[in-house]
Amino acid sequence: MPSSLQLHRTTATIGGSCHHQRQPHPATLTDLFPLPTGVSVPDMVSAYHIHNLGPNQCCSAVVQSINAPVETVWSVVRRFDNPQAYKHFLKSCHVIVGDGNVGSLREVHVISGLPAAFSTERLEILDDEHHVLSFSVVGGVHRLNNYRSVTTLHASNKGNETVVVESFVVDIPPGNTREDTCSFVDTIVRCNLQSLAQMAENMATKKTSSSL
Ligand code: A8S
Repeated sequence: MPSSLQLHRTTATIGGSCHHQRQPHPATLTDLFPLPTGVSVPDMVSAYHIHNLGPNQCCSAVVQSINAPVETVWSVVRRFDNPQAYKHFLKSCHVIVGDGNVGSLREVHVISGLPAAFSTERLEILDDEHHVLSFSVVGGVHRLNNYRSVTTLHASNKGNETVVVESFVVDIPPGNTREDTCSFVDTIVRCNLQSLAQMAENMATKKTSSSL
């Protein structure tokens, strides 16, 4: 029996890009992920989503369109101290080192029913100008060793829409397959981004109606 690393919900995976060190890097983000039309991404930002993988690692990405302005979505995503605002698998978060800037550490505790108790995470990138956030998992009690994710926000030229790209790399736990690991993490990330969309869309609607 493979070790348990499962969520009771599986959905299709959006293909990400995983590159073993030997392979040449693709040129642009659209070579990696099928982005909705009307979204252009500077090379500097897409470079964040190209991950070099060790032999026992996997990576993938989730893309989510949100009907709200980039600044609204970013105001939620940038809060390293408050991920539980939209990540519903988390029940608490405490910043244990730093003040929410790069290098800060947080300890998040997860809800019951997951193969995890808590995780210690380090803020690696917080770029308010280009809307890039990255954190890595540096400790805790869970099965996602060496997890690192990068989240970037992109303004779509279709009105006030935002496209979120979140890619990750993680070690494949002993006893699990690459596919199990990817679909477990994809499911968590997809749930997080759907909930982010709901929250940002509510905020955008409230803003619009209060300014009428
Ligand atoms: C995030 C993404 C992930 C979080 C994972 C993948 C995690 O917090 C949960 C369950 C686990 O088994 C691992 O952006 C861990 O938070 C919800 C505790 C790291």
